[in-house]
Amino acid sequence: MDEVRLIEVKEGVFSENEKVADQVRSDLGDRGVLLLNLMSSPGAGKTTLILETIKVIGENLKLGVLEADIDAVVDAEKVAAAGVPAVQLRTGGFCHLDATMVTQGLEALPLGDLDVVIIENVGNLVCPAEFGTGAHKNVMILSVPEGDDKPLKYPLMFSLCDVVLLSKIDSLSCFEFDFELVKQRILKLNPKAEIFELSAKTGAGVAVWAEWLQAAFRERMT
Ligand SMILES: Nc1nc2c(ncn2[C@@H]2O[C@H](COP(=O)(O)OP(=O)(O)OP(=O)(O)O)[C@@H](O)[C@H]2O)c(=O)[nH]1
Ligand SMILES: [Mg+2]
Ligand SMILES: [Zn+2]
Repeated sequence: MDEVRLIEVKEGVFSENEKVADQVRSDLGDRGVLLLNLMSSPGAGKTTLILETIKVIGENLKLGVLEADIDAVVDAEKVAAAGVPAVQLRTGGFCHLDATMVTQGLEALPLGDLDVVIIENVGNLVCPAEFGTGAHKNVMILSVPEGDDKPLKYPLMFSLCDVVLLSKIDSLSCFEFDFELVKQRILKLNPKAEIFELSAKTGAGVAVWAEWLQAAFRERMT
């Protein structure tokens, strides 16, 4: 396993963020790389899903990962141990990534060798929704233990995501979670959202999600 690179990222100027994000999106598009921004609350299962996705995707897509956290390198180390290029972005207190931070991370990845870069954003359902990263697709996880009321409380996040992954479905017997109700709530905010159910622990549903990812790459880049 290569040593993980750790980059201390600095926040860009807020008003400039969308311009930088547009630049990132078009640059990566020109290079044939799909950029995906994965968001959720802390502990909803982003890293676990990335690791499961790496397994299921196998040789079908060449993945790279930008891990963002306020501190620590553990998530990037797990991804690197799975054989995928990973960079840890340390935000030093910021609870979201912006496009300037993403640019700094992308410079440390071997983009010429990659098809898809997954950004694991800082665990937070609030401001990651407000700061564009330059991603072509926004994806979020809502896990069963968090509750089915989250679309009511964090509407912006649910409004902007292309895909909502309802995760930890293996834990359903321990929690109250109404799938039909949560889907109605999501679709009311965002009628185009694609919604999948999965468990990164048992692997149930992960193949369907991985198929979506491959289709998103094919659609955008070929
Ligand atoms: N039962 C169950 N546990 C899961 C599932 N996915 C993740 N977990 C567990 O949830 C905990 C948090 O998972 P992570 O993947 O670290 O979550 P994260 O969103 O990356 O967390 P942060 O990076 O801290 O925001 C771990 O104990 C995982 O094993 C799942 O589908 N089912
Ligand atoms: Mg994580
Ligand atoms: Zn923030």
